[in-house]
Amino acid sequence: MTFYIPKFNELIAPANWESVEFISDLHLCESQPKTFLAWKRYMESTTASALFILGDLFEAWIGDDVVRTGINAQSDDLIFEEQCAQVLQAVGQRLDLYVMHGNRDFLIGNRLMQHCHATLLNDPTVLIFQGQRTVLSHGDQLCLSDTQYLKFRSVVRRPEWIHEQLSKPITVRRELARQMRLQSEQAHNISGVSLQNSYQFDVDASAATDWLVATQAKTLIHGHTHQPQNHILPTQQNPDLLRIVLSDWDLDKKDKKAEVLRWQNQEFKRIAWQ
Ligand SMILES: [Mn+2]
Repeated sequence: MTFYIPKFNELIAPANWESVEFISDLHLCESQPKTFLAWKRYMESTTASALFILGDLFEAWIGDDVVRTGINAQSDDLIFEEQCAQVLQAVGQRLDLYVMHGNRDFLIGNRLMQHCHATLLNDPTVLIFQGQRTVLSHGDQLCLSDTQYLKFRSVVRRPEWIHEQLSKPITVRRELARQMRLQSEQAHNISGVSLQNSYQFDVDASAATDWLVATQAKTLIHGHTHQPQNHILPTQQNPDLLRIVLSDWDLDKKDKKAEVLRWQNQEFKRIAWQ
């Protein structure tokens, strides 16, 4: 089957970048304080020249207008989204920060990005760093067996749908997000699988290979599936195509997970972060 090949944006790394780091699927939310604090500590201490957040930074994002601008940064009464924005802003001021949409936080817009000195990255994007081409994606578009979700995705990513949602009052949007979350929790419970880390679909290997062949890249980096692993892609012409799956972050449950992928000196390294 021929899989559709999307339009790939290209990002050429400036010559002064020495290292690049990737994280994804933090699913930040107020009810997971340890994950938030670990992420905050990571953001404050990273030494990378550029940081790429490849989707689902937030468990839910209902619109950039939840973040009030121009308020006192030291104020104790920042809402959760503002605390997150403050962390992003501090990083955006000292290194190159890129954010890609995930399936949970695709309502992130340019207003938040400008506020945080960050750049919204198209999915997929080809990053060219030190002569190597690497495809970056959240990964949800490549989970071809998740047909129900892909149908839903094609609806909610339409500009008209997004515009309609963002026109609703914040309180209405918060309630809608809460209901959607309840629905997805119930769906998980019905199928008898525990919440989170239970995504039953995987990236389609031949679609991933098609992307790499189309872009002449050697590596695909994505998140979404919460199954951190390196996969060699099956292809005869290009024996060393690699698919790197980023780890999700969860420090509030028994099985703690947090990992950063660092790209430096032509090598990819996974770094455990606790
Ligand atoms: Mn996702």
